[in-house]
Parts: sequence; C-alpha cells; structure tokens
Amino acid sequence: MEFSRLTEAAVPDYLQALPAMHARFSSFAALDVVEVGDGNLNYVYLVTNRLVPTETVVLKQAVPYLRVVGESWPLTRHRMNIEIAALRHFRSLCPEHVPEVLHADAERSLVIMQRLREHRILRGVLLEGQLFAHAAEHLATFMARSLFFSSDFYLSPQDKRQAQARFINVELCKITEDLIFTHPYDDSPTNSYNPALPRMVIDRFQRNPRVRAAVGELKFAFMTRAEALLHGDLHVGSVMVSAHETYVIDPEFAFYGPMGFDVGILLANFFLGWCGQSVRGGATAPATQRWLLDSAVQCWEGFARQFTMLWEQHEARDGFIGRDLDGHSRAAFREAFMRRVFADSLGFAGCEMVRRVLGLAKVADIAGIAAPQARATAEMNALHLAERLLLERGTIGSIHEVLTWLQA
Ligand code: SR1
Ligand code: MG
Repeated sequence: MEFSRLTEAAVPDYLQALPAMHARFSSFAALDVVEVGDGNLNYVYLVTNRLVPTETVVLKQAVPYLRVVGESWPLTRHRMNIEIAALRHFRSLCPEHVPEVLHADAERSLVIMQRLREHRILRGVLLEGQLFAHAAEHLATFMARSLFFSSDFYLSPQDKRQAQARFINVELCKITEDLIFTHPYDDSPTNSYNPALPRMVIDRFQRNPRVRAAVGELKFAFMTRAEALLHGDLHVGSVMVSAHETYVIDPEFAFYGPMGFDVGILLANFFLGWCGQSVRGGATAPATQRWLLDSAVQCWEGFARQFTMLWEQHEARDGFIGRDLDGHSRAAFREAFMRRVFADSLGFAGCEMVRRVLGLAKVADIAGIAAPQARATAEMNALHLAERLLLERGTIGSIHEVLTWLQA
C-alpha cells in the first residue's frame, strides 16, 4: 500500500472506523485534532472530543523521511514498529511510567496512545522553573526495571537473543552513531556552532586525539555491547511529568545496547540544564539548578540500588556466574559490573553534552539563550564538563564528585 500521511481532517473518520476507539469516544462528530509534533521525526496529533474533553487520545505517525530535515533525508517507517513494540514491552514492566497503546497500525505506521492530559514535557516545565519531587525516583525505577529485565541477568540466552533480534534498529542507531559519536568531532556540515564560541574550544573536541579516542571507545561500545533493551533517546524531552506521575515516551530509538547509554543521556540533560540555568539566572534558577543536581544523583543512585536489588533477588534463584562457592564472588562481580556501567554512563553523558552543543539537534536549555555571548558561556561550561567526563570516566569515584566539578 502506498503511504499517505493522515491529515488532521482525516483523523476523525479514521478513528471512527476503529472498534477500539468506540470505547474511548462517545461520539465522533466534534473531535478537535491538533498537530503538536515538535520532535524531529514524526507527526503527533492530539484528538479531543469537544463535547466531553476527558475523551482524548494521542495519535503519532511516522513519515518516510526525517521530519526536521524533510524528504531529502529519507527514513523508512520501520521505526514505528520499533516504537510500538518498545512501548508495549516497557509498559509491561512499568505500567505506571509508560503510556498505554490503544491501537497500532503497522501499515500506516501509526500508534494511538493514552493521552496524558495533566502531564507536560519535563524539559519545558523545568525551563519555566517548575520542579517535580518524584520524577528522578520514577526515572530511576524505569531504568532499573527496563534494563534489568531485558538483560542476560534475567532472560535465558535464547530469549535474550530473540529479543535482541526483534529490536534491530539499524536506521535510528545510525542516526545516533552519526549525530552523537561522529559528526561533532568531524566538523560535519550537519553541525552548527554559536558564532560566539571560540574556534579553539571546538578544536579541543575535533583535534584532540585523547578525546577522539575516548569517543571512539564509546561509539564502539554503543555499536557492539548488546547488554539490555535501551530506550535509546532518554533525554528530558522524552519524559512527561505531573505533580505525582512520570511517563517515559518516544522509544523509537530502542535497541539492544550498553546500559550506560540510557543513564548517561539522562544525566547529560540534567547537566546541560544546569549549565543553561547558570547563565539564564532569574528567580527560579537556584532552585532549578539544585533540583537538576539532586536528580542526577537520585537517578544514578536509585538506578544502581534498584538494579542491584533486582539482580540479587533473581540471583537467589539463578546465578549468572554459577554457584557462589566462596560467598563473595557474586557480590564482587556485581560491584565490578556496576562500576563499569557508571563509567560508561559518564562517558555517554559527555558525548551527549558535546553533541547538543556542537552537533545537530540542540537543547532549548542552552540554544534558547538569545544572547550569543551568554549562550557561549553556557556552552563552554557544558563542554568543559563533557571533556572531563570523557577523559576521566574510568576514575571518577561517585556521582557527587561530578557535582563538585560543576559547582567549583
Ligand atoms: C535528526 S534526529 C535528531 C535527534 O532527535 C532525536 O530526539 C534524537 O536525539 C536524535 O539524535
Ligand atoms: Mg523523540
């Protein structure tokens, strides 16, 4: 079937033809359809019954190109199959943190999901100075459960390899390989630089063998270490929050990769937010900065604690390294493993920070600072931290050490 994008006008008839939607909407005569996709890849429609506003869903459709660039950057719609499978999988593990899939249409590459009416994108609300007491703890739980239950520590080798095969995501991994691990260090035409950012600052990343070797190691880890099913794009724009709830959305980049990638992307976005706030200033900046640092700590520590706990519980039944004949071997392996995940997370955080400053797809926290000189200050702080994370990731003892650098 030839692909056609669903227009706003066609959405009501499309929904009315679906039996599942009759349980959601009492009538289809007064549906408001608003396109709100502000992401880089897809179209997103909010559909609401004007007569009963609680009757509402989200419809997301993938188009055969990268939306942010246009038809000159073709992309298959396979990403929607990945997104649907990932949403269903993550929801089965964390129903309180992942929206429900109400209908999936592989032919038209679209998914209809539960609408989160009270919730807003975390990046946006942080920029407004709103803080959410439970978000970091919820994100730590999401990461611990999604990463543990898809790993070899939980699944049989056969189930793990089948899951890995189901989530082969060549095109979107290639986007990440290019945009996060290659282009920023390559002076690529897809990069864009703030004119106020001194060339020598950019050169520290593009002409420094130690930095480039570190990024090469992390890129190789991203491409080869199939440790767990990752969300693959877990920045604060992929998180929706309300006062008491946190939802993770947009898992189209999901694939089997190194666990530290999800953790690192999230940490990086807290650190980028911190750098932006330190320049933006204003009445809410100090509390927001405090929240961002506390959240980085809670995300890492909460993830590590819950992941280890799940592992210990499971290991009581089935030990990954066999029986613990000396009584210490399992704990020693767990500790060494978690140290490695921590170092990876910091390294990937460094890569994400560099990419959001030098590469394509900036973050509003910094890109939204209007004055180029002020923006350059935030960018230089971010790049300085990123460089240390990349080069020192193997020797950093705790997440608190990173915070002391930021606050120095
Ligand atoms: C061209 S796609 C740019 C970015 O958007 C997504 O959210 C991912 O972060 C990707 O790298
Ligand atoms: Mg996205």
